[in-house]
Amino acid sequence: MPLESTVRIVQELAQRGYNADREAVTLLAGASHPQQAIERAVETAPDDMLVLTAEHVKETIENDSQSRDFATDTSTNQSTETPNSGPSTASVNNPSLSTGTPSQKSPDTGGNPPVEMGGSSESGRSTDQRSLTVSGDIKSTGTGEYGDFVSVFRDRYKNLSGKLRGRVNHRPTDAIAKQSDGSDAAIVGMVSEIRSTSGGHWRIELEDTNGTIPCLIMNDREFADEARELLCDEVIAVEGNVANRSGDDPIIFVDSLYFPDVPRTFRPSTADRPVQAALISDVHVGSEEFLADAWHRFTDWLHTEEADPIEYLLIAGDMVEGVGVYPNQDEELDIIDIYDQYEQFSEYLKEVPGDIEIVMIPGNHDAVRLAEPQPAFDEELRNIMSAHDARISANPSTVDIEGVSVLMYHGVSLDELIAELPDDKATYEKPHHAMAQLLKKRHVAPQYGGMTRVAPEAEDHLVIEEVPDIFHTGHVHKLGYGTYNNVLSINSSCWQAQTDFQKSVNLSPDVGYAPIVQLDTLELTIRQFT
Ligand code: D5M
Ligand code: FE
Ligand code: ZN
Repeated sequence: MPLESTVRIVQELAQRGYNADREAVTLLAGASHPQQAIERAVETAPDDMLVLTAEHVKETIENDSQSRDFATDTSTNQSTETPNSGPSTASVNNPSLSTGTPSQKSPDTGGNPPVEMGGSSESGRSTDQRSLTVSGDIKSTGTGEYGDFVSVFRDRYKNLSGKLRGRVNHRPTDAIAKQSDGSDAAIVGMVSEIRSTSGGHWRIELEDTNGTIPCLIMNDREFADEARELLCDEVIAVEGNVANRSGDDPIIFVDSLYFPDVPRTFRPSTADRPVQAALISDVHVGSEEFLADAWHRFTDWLHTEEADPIEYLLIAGDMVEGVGVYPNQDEELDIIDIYDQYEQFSEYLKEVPGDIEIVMIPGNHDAVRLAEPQPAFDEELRNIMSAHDARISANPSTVDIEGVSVLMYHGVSLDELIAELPDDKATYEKPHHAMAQLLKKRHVAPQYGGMTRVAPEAEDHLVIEEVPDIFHTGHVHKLGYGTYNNVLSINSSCWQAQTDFQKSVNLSPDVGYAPIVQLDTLELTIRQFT
C-alpha cells in the first residue's frame, strides 16, 4: 500500500480545523484507508484537542480495525490524487557552513534574564529534552514625548559606552576641550554628524552627556576604511591627540577607532543533542505573489523522516502582506482584509507539524506598530493564529533554544545600511555583510530618523546587549549567510515572488529557501522548495 501524500492529509486536517503531530500524520498516511482514518480521528478527537496526537490516531486506527471493516465501505474511497513525490522534491544545496568548535561562550555583560514564556507542547513525540525561552518582549511605555527620545538615546549611550569604556582611557568632552594642545585624548561618544572634507578626510562630531567635540580621521590612516562604515547615532570610541590652539575650537586627530563589536574571541554555544531549527521569514500570505506551492512543499517535507530532527521553526516577521504598507500595494493583494490574511496564514501554519515549536516576531507588513521595537501580536491576532501554539514575541527578540541564543530581528534597518554604506560593506546580494555591521555596532537599528522608525521608549531595546550565537533576519527577501567573529548570521529569503515595486528597482528576491541549523554543531544547510 503506497503512502498517501502527507501534504494532502495535512490539508484535509487543516480544512477541518486541526493541526497534527508528524507521527500522527505518518500514521494516517500509512493507514489502510487514510480517508476513513482521518474522518474517525477527527470525529473522536476530544473537544479541546487542536493538535491531533499520534496516540489519539493510534487509538482510533486500532479501535476501527477491531470494530469495522473499512474494505466494505465504498463511499469513502481513497483519494485518487497522485501522491507527492516525497522528500526528493526539495532540492538540496548544502553550504555546510562550519562555525568553529563548540565551546564556552565568552562572557559578555548586560542583558535582562530571559523570561520563561511557559507554553506547552501537545506533541506525541518526545519533547522532554526541549528547552525554549524567549526574551525581549516589550511593554511599550513611550508616550512619544521629547523626554522619551532623550531617555532612549541616554540609555543607548549608557549601554554601548559601557562596552567601550574598558578599552580606552576616555574623558568627557568638556574636559578634553580644556586639555593642552597636542595632549593625548580619548573619548566615547555617539556620532552626531559625519562629513567628508574637501581633502577626502572625515570629520565626525562625537557627543557624550557633557557636550560634543569634532574628530578628524585622515584618509591615509590604516583604519580609514572603517570610517566608511560610520553611521549617525552609533556609539564609538576614539583615541588621538587634541589640537587646542587659542582662537580655534578644539579638535581630536584620531589615531584609533573602536566599535562596541563582537569580541574576536567569541565562541558560540551549542546544543547538547542533534536537534535542528529551521529559520524562515517573509511569508507574505495575502499577496498575489505568495508562493503557496513552495510553502506546501516545505511543510510537506517537514513531515518526512528527513526533517525529523527539526524541532523548532523561527519566523522573523512579515507573516502576511498587510495593507497600506507601500503605495499601490493594494493592486497586488489577493486578500484585502488584514484579519482575513491572518486567518489564511493560520491555515498555512496548520500544515507545520504540531510538534514543532514555532517562534514568531512581527515585521513591517504585520498588524503591529511600525516603529521599532515592534510589540508582539495582540490578543486578537494571537487568537486567530492559535491553532499552532506558537511563542509570539516582539521585534527584535532573543530566543534561547537548548543553550543556543538566536537574535531574531525583522531587518528594516538593513535597507538603510545598504543605502548608506559603500557596496563593499553592504549590498542586497550579501545581506549578511549588513548584518555584520549591525553586530559590530551592537545595535539592530543604529541610525535614527531615516527609513527605520524607532519608537521613543525609556530604554533602548534595540541595543544588542549580549552577543547572540545566531543572528536571524529577513525583510530584504534575499538569502545570505556567513559568520562574523563566529556569530552565524542568516538572512532567510522569502515566500513571495517578485512584486511590481521590486521589479521596478531590479530587486530579484530569493524565494522558498529554508536555512536549517544543526544546533549541536551550528552547521547550516540550505534547502530550496521552489
Ligand atoms: O520589503 C522587501 C524588500 O523590498 C525590502 O528590501 C524593501 C523593499 N521594498 C519593497 N517594496 C518597497 C517599496 N514600495 N518601497 C521601498 N522599498 C520597498 P518588504 O517590506 O519585506 O516587503
Ligand atoms: Fe518582507
Ligand atoms: Zn519586511
